[in-house]
Amino acid sequence: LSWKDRITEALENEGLELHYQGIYYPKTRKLAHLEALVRMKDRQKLGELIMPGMFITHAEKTGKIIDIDRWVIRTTIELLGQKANIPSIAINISGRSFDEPEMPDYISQQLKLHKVNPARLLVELTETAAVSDIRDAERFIDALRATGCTVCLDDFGTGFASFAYLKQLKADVLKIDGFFIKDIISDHDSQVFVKGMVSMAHEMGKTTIAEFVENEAIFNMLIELGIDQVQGYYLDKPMKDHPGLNII
Ligand code: G
Ligand code: G
Ligand code: MN
Ligand code: NA
Repeated sequence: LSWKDRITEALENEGLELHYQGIYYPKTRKLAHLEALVRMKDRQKLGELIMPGMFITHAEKTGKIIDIDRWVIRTTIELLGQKANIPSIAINISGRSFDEPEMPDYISQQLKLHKVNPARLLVELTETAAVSDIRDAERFIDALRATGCTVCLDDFGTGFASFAYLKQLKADVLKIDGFFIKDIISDHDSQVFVKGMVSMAHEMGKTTIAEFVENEAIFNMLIELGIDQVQGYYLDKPMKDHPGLNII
């Protein structure tokens, strides 16, 4: 089977699943959001999962990513409707979906259908080669914000989510790329970058998230640097049955 056929098969036969990783307020360690991350069941090796790094690029090349994004939107909003105690869920939307004029309407419809407060959906925009037109991204973000969703630029500081884009795209949240976080203890420049990004974000009224928080030293330094929220293996790993799904 081609990747296109495998993805189609997965979409039609419950072959996708979402795993969840926590995003926390560092001082209280209270859950701020859960990030939903998609996996594909491996039909060849029963019980094994195929990670997005393997299939997302194929999904983007074949256009199947639009169906995956819709599935993620639908599944997540349904879950938010069922579980009023989940504060909010972050989903990843591919740049390919920016060009789909009906995507914001689809999100808005699903929120209404399941009676979910739009602020509980955090939409992370990720870079892809398909982001050909910044105006599409801008339109997409403006429509999402008009709906009341929270918008986050993922992998901020590298590639697409960079300063030039920040000037044009009205995001509420910046998720600072793990590239700046991983070696922040030993690399003074990374500390300077993160400090600068946090200060700039706060001046603009935006919230900051640090990803790839892998140990206590990094965690403590990020508190010192004033980061708002943290995500990473020090806190938890993506999992199917995240405890945050069951908080009362
Ligand atoms: O789960 P993992 O860390 O392997 O995810 C790797 C990357 O795959 C993420 O950084 C994200 O860009 C992408 N990804 C994960 N889940 C989704 C999803 O549901 N939709 C889209 N479009 N991309 C995703
Ligand atoms: O780019 P995005 O934030 O969507 O991707 C999240 C990806 O990063 C997931 O695939 C997740 O498995 C991975 N991840 C999450 N926390 C950590 C971490 O602390 N260290 C590393 N190396 N990867 C992480
Ligand atoms: Mn993300
Ligand atoms: Na990221």
